[in-house]
Amino acid sequence: KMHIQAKQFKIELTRFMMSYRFALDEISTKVKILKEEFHLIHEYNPIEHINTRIKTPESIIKKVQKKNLPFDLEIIKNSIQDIAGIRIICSFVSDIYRIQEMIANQSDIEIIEIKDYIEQPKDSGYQSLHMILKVPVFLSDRQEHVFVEMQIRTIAMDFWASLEHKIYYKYNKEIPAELTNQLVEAAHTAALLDRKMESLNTEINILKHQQEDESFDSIPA
Ligand code: 0O2
Repeated sequence: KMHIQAKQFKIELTRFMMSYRFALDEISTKVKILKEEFHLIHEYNPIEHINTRIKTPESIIKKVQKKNLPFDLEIIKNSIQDIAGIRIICSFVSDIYRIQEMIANQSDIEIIEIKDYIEQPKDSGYQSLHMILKVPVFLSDRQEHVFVEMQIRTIAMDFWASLEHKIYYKYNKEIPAELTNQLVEAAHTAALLDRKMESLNTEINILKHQQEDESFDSIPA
């Protein structure tokens, strides 16, 4: 009996993990299409790069225990919404909201939750725009809806987050106060850089349009 149960569970678990992979494939394709279309029309790339990851079974188990959940796939599916993650890195903060809007306009994607850690950074200094999405996955015999966590951030925010993440694990999740303060300061510097780059970019775009208008004016009627 045990053997049959284990076998059945293995099939269920494989299907469970598979649907997250498919959901990430689907959302990645959507983002890539947006990126290419935007590039063709506006001659401008709002997306630097895209990363995806699926939580490891160990990390899922840890979260199940932390949240005091039963080991029930249906409950895990609904309670842990970041098993599948996609991270989009942009150059400018305005790109982040532009992408958010483009995602919101996709009729088959449902936005379940938005956490704007740019508007309201975490105490650590962490900045990013987080969205929990519900993505449809079409299988041979059914359609499933899978949660995907989307994180959108600038290069500067990503630089900060990856260093902070390294320090966090180096000190076993207890960063010394001295470093915490410096990290918060560094996050402010990153935000300042983002604002500076944004305004520079705006200026460059204005100049570019002026030049285009002038060259258009110089075409004989
Ligand atoms: P990993 O390794 O990236 O998967 P919860 O997800 O419910 O436990 P919370 O705070 O409600 O917690 O979720 P939230 O705020 O959406 O943040 C979850 C993810 O955002 C984290 O995933 C990190 O990727 C990132 N994040 C949030 N805060 C910080 C921070 O202070 N520093 C850094 N570097 N990243 C942060 P995981 O699962 O923790 O890690």
